Amino acid sequence: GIKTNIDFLINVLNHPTFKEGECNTNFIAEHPELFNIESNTDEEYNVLKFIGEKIVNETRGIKKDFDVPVVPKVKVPKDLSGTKLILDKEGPQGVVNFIKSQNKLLLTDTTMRDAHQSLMATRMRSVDMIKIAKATSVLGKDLFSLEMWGGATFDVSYRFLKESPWERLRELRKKAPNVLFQMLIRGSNAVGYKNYPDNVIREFIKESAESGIDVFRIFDSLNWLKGMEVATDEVLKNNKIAEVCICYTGDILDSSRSKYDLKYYVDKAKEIEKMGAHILGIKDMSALLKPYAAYKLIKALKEEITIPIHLHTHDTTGNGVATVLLAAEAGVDIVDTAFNSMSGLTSQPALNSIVAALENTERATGINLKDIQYISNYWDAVRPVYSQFESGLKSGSTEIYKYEIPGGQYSNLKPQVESFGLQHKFTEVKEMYKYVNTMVGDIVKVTPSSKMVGDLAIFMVQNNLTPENIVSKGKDLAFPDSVVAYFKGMMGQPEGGFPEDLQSIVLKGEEPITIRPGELLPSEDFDKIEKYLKKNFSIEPSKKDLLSYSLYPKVFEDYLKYIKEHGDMSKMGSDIYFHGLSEGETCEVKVAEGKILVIKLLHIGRVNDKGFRTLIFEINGNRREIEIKDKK
Ligand code: 3PY
Ligand code: ZN
Repeated sequence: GIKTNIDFLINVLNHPTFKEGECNTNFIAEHPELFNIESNTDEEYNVLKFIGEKIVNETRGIKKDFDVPVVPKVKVPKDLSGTKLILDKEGPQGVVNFIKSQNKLLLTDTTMRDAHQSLMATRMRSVDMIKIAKATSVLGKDLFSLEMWGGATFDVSYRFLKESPWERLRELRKKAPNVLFQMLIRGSNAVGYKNYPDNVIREFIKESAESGIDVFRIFDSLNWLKGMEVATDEVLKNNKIAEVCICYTGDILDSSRSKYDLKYYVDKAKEIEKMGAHILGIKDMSALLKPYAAYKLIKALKEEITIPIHLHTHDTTGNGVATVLLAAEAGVDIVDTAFNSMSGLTSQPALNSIVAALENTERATGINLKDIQYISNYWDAVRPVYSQFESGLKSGSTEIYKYEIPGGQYSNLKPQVESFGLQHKFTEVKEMYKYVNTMVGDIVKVTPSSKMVGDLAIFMVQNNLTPENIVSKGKDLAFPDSVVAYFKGMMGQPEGGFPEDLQSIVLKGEEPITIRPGELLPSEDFDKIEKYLKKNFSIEPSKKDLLSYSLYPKVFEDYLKYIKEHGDMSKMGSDIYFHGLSEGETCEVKVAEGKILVIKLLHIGRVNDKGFRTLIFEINGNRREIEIKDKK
């Protein structure tokens, strides 16, 4: 009928290819999805319900004006170059040779992983990344790598964004085939907070490698090399790049911090080279590596090892760019940075600024400053949509040298402290974090060991415990799970061992382990998970699903339930996803490839006697009403 024809026409008019004016006479034949008309109703309902919930129970129709992020138009040249092509052709050793064969300072962009993890609680949605991926691959073709996966992003995308991290990887890989993709993996903790069985670590790495990850940055939260052995071995087996890290803590310039002196780092680096790592990562997750310490460290390491060195730091103290430049001066091969509009503070040092700083010097990056400005501009317009997730930190703080709190944790600690009703004691918690570090043995603090220190600090403030009275008062208290796991040896072994008095108080008679937790954990039974998911969710689970379940059973189940009940909103624009619509506003919502709904919010009704509001929308030209329960 007429309605079907109109729906079909709307599908054509809304198709991205049609809009870009790139369609030819085969356009309709090549896009069968244009005929997807029958299923519209359910999808329409889900989308209106989602937007309606947002409006009635969160925004009340109040919405700021957001600029539309401009995606630069690029033509993909036939001979588009990039580091990924070297890996595919010449293997990891080819990439190592490429790194060594030149004097350029190579740059990694972390915008799609650590930058948003550290600035906006990891909330960046895939759509915002996918839109700019092609332009990044062309305009950023001279980048060493894009860090775009792993760390906290895996968990958060399922848990809070209700989207699949695997899908993100797949889409980005399609759009950026030429630059190395890099992920952060927490050794035996994979992308989680606890040790997993060895077969989970191996299968996860294998699947990630097959899905497009090239560089695996592996670390252990206590710098315990044994904790990285399985992951490293599996990366090598898959012929991908193993970047094995030393996490930086303390201050090598301060002779009173003798536990983590230059020798400590040089010895670890030599062992990492022996493990067969392709690259040594220096992971300065808390921005503790001061500029002249970076110079001293890199200079020493360059004399002692032959594999390339990749420096990761944060700008929390305001010294990030200086640290990078001094590391460059000392001969570091690769550094982590983030496009300017996503850099600074708890994020990485500024990419564009570093490119500019090194122009016409021996270590010039070869990256075109004008080209990457477009990318930075894009992120500049994306960022305000996420401002509710930012910490409010306005300037760098040298306090971090004292507290040693990682960038990602720093932006999360405040809400965590608030959730315990301790907002008035934030400074006290930070001070306690420092004392707790000493109490538990002056350890490396990075996920998950950092979380343990944070949990214990909050626990102590909550229970009026002090380092002086914890041994006497702690006897009758059940400590947080992470603290018990640490003292049991389930996070590995800290340098210099555990403080025994505190250990026995926390464990209350239980015996700690000294071997790799993975040697004790029974192998994951993937067949069992497969049967379970089939039965309970009527899906044909992929290997990726099985892995996601084994890493995060509850989070993954909740994700499946959510999608089943509410539909997949992952393609919806982020301004609508987070802020809904205002009265009179029209938007386009992509629900599937080539399928776009044009939605206008006409009216938000008053609450009726049953507590519902009627929202009136126009959707693809048709008026539709929907009732939403007002929970406030
Ligand atoms: C992570 O483990 O997610 C980190 O970023 C640690 O720095
Ligand atoms: Zn980091």
